[in-house]
Amino acid sequence: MKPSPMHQIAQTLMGAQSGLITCHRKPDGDAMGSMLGMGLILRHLGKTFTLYSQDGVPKQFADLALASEVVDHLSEDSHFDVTVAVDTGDQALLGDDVPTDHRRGTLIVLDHHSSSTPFGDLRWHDATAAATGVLVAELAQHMDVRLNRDLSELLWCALYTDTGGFRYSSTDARVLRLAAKLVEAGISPWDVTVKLYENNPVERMRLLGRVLCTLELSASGQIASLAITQQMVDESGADNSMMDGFINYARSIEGVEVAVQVLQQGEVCRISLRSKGRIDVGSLAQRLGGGGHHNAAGCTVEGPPGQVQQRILGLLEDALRDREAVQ
Ligand SMILES: [Mn+2]
Repeated sequence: MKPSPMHQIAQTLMGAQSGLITCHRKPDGDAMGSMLGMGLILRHLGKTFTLYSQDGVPKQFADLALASEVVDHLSEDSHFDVTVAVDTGDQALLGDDVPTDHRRGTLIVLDHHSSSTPFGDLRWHDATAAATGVLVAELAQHMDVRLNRDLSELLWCALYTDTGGFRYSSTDARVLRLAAKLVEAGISPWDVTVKLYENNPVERMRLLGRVLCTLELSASGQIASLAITQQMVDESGADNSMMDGFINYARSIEGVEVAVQVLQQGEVCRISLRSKGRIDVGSLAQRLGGGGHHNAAGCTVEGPPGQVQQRILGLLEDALRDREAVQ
């Protein structure tokens, strides 16, 4: 029988001396929790490791274990026995300094994105996992690495954020069983909540106020959109790390099936899509060169925000109409 990817990854990590651990650009809680969690696992195994995130550590994750050791740059002569990329569905989402040649060693990928472009030498992809943190936890247990308090807190961060606080449809018995284990390991859910959600910079709230004023509903009332221009961000004194979750306010409206957020970034717009479940926004984003999950996806589209917004709304209206036609 062919060894499982998890087993092969464990063997490779055991045989390595030095590791690079990294995640996708603009890291979320799952990317950060999984990356730092892999760091604790390698530390437990006595390996040397480097944690690299080109966009650094978002403020809300700055108090997590190992967060202060994350670097945002790798020197050109750095080399590793293994490189571990977590929560990354496409190699293009990795930071620019991740070595592409032999200097990276064996490239290991742990991921759960349903739409993804396979890459790496050893890939453990499980789209049924609620978070990459679930895979990191299962790897730790397979390698007899104890889920101590620090590791448990990182994994909780991964699980909690990727399931929207155990609310999304990805919330299954597997993730809840693991969550129970993390609580048994001594974490305090409220303490993590305070770290993650009760430390908002006031600039974020000022920006949120302005962004909510841009709310538009489609004629059918099923699509809600928000727009964030560079001017709004600048005038609020905020930065691009402070708008996480804004789109959920648009999706939360009664009757809305899909929420769209258009974020101006220079000449292009970063599009975020969130579905309540009837529309697969992952495949829509994929058609536009992006990716993601059934209910949460994103892509980048060229053009000014207003024009981009109209184009995306048109595509979504079509998707909703097609959906209604088959029902
Ligand atoms: Mn994830």
